[in-house]
Amino acid sequence: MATTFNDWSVSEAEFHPEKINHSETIFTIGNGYLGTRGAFEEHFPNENRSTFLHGVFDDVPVVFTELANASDWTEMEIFLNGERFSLENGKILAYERRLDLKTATLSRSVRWESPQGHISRLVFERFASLADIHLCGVRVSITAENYQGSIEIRSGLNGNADNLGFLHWNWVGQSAAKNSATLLCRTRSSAIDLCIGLTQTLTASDRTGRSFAWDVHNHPSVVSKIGIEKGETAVATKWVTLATSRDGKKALVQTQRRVHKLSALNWEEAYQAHCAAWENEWNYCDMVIEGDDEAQLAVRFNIFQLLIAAPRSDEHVNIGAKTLSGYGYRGHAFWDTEIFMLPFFTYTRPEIARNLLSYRWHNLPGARAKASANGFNGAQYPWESAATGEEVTPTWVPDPKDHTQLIRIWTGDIEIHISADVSFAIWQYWKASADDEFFAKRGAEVILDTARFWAARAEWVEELQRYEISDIIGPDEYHDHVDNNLYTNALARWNLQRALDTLPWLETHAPAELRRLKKALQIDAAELKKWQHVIDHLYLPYNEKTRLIEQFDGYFARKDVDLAAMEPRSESIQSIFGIEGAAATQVLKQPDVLMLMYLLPDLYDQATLEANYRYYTPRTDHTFGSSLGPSIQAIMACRVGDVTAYEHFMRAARADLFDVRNNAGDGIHGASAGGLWQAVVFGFAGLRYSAADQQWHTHPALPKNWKRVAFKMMIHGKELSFDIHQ
Ligand code: IFM
Repeated sequence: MATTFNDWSVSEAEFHPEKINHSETIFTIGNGYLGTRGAFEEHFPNENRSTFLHGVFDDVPVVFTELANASDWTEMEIFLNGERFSLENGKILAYERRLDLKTATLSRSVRWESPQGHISRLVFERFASLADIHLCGVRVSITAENYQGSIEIRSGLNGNADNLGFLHWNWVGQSAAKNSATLLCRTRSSAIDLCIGLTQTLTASDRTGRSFAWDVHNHPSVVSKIGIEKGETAVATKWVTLATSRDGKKALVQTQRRVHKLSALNWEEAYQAHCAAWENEWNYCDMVIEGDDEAQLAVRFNIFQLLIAAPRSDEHVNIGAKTLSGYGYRGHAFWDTEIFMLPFFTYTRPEIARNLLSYRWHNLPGARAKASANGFNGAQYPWESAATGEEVTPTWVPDPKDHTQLIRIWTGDIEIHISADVSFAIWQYWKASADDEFFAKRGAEVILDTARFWAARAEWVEELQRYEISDIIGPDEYHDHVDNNLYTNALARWNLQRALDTLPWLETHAPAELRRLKKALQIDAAELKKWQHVIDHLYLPYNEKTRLIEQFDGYFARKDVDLAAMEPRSESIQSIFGIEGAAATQVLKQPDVLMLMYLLPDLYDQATLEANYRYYTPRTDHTFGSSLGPSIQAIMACRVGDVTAYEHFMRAARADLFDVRNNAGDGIHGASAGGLWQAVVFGFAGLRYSAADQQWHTHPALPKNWKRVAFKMMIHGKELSFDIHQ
């Protein structure tokens, strides 16, 4: 995409129909309640237009449940002197689409000549209000450059919006009157009601056009018409309000009532309130990079993606791997949230981190059910999670290379490290925020119950007098059904240790909570003894001579591949060698041993880190493996003083903006976005907390071209400013 950058906006100066889905992702806007892809108001072939609302899941075959594409609020059909405006026809004389990150405003300016030679300039603006999350606005200004005539705009609420062919909504009711329309629909299986309403006004100079309702079943619209003179500009303003039964019955009734008042809304006032809310947001979260325009824009773009997906007033939802910006992974949440996105929220917007972690607490029943179905005590979090916290990873999916074949997906069965990842994020949040209330009432329960799962899951091997964890998948998904994956074993042990630390803390600081938990979970002395036994005897591979850690049993015996000799490549190692072929090699999809060393830096000394860095780095599929890898690789490169840190960082920075993996059309890579922030803070700025003196320290290693990095962090409720110069 011919994208140009300034430090606060992403823009495209030409329309590229062949990259339409990629640009829809890039130009997504949202407000933490909903996310709307950047499809054109007037439609275009092959578009994937969608609006996803947090928590509005509905059943679907194969992937169990998915975010239901809601009725489209941006749609506008425009007739210029009777000719329908479309970029498919006529001539595009000038074009620019711009996403202003500072104000979360998407605008598009098009100078268009119709097939009959009428030239118009159209300027579109849209925003999803952050000041009022139930309000969205679209405005289009149309100037008739070389003609006089009529402008007609049909703005609809399309109840037939589907998920790539699958319709989730049943019509419940609708109304339309003059310049307003309302639609009520309900998801088919989950029975979530959506009420959405619009008003539209069309003006030119001091005249107001005529509007009437067009009450088409399941697609009510408002049609507005006005006559304009040559050189005159007509302005159509469409306001949309929406709420679902997830917001409560009252919210639905209020939305219905509110529709009629919308036309009195003043654009400037509502827009200014939205901009002020964003100013406040950036005040906490901005990150300044001087000396590198591309990196500057990329970090702001990625922070923006996290902020528009962040639930500010809902603790029953998580952020999907593709945020609210696309169909990829169907809105399901993974460890991507806890390990990659959450640190950004924990250290800049702790209230949002608390909401996200509360989602896991609310979903403990699902995690307990999963553990119990597998024959274990405690809580085992699902690999993919949606509304209820039950496992929603598909078991079989069609082979992308041959749709007649199915591929077995094992992650839902055996990628179990997520339970420790959730505990890790809770602990990190607690330490950063000092939110004792959250920890005592919610976090502790998760840590104790996941620890209980680990104690049950670890297997005692009598002849070796140790515990092992067998038949799992670690972060490196090129290898499945492996035993003793370091990442999983070490974090399981860490989870058990933190559980044992939690009990005395509760005893001192929240004894009533301790009594409640002991009763609810029925933890007794014998169980605590078992936890300690597992901690003391859980196997963590390590070769004292070489300092190398074998990622899992038998990894070193797999085939070594010279990845450098295979460059340049345009495919992942898994697609070149096949699933089993890649598994037979030592090539990693993403850092695994190094990932663990990032999360638990005190476990190994610098020499061990360096030895493992040297071993695993050339064996990792950095370019086409997991999008989660590059930011972590960048951090670890900083920790060993390797200048390739910048190269890895830029790979993450470009993941979506440049569509480096050819899949950004499916939505934003949320984990990569969160990882990028971490790469600046914990990599280049080198921020580290020392348990020894209980202080934060910086070990800056700025890329050569960076003059300065500045950002803020919230620690124990206090704002700290970091300003690091070359
Ligand atoms: O969670 C990740 C996983 O680590 C790699 N495959 C994609 C998942 C979702 O982003």
